[in-house]
Amino acid sequence: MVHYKVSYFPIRGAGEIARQILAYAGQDFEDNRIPKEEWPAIKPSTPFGQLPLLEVDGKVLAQSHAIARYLARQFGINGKCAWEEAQVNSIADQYKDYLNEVRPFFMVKMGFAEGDADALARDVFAPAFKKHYGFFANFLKSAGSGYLVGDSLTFVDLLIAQHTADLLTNSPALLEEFPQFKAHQEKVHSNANIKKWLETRPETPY
Ligand code: GSH
Repeated sequence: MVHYKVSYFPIRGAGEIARQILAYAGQDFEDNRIPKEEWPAIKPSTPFGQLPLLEVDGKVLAQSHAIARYLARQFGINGKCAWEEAQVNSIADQYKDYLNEVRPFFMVKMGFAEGDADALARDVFAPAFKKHYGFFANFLKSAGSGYLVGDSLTFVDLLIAQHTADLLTNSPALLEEFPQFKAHQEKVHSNANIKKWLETRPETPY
């Protein structure tokens, strides 16, 4: 049997999508959560000096979205044809652009940088959120299935549903304009394997 190992810090962050794809697939995997203090000794041995990493029978793959694409393809949640796969990848890339845009807010919010969190929430986070959930809403509408692309779940549904769930906890007012994403999150998180993962994964603040 193939041995999958996901290495990341003890948070959801960029490591969570790999964990969730494996959980969705019902695939056993090693959930290797590296304490911050141990990271400097490990960093030089990694392909790009960063986490997450996926190991497949000892072979190492870096970059969260390369990992997600590989696993999604392995487990059939990368889109049902080349065109759907390209659409899925475009949403994943745009989601990364969104995270880059809102990074100044989250750095302050999580205590990694100094700044005015309220001002950043208003001036950086809220407009970027509205712009991007507006884009993603067009995909939901056009698919018409309750999923972002095609008629079945793909890995970008897992990505966006986790973000929506985080927002429902931390900034629920933002979602009022996008009730379709609350419905989307409920649909994605009602999958039995994902439900089990959400109930049993280690609790972390982000
Ligand atoms: N583009 C990379 C990906 O998506 O995997 C970014 C990875 C990344 O930024 N990793 C951070 C990290 O490893 C944690 S989220 N930080 C520790 C370091 O850079 O030493």
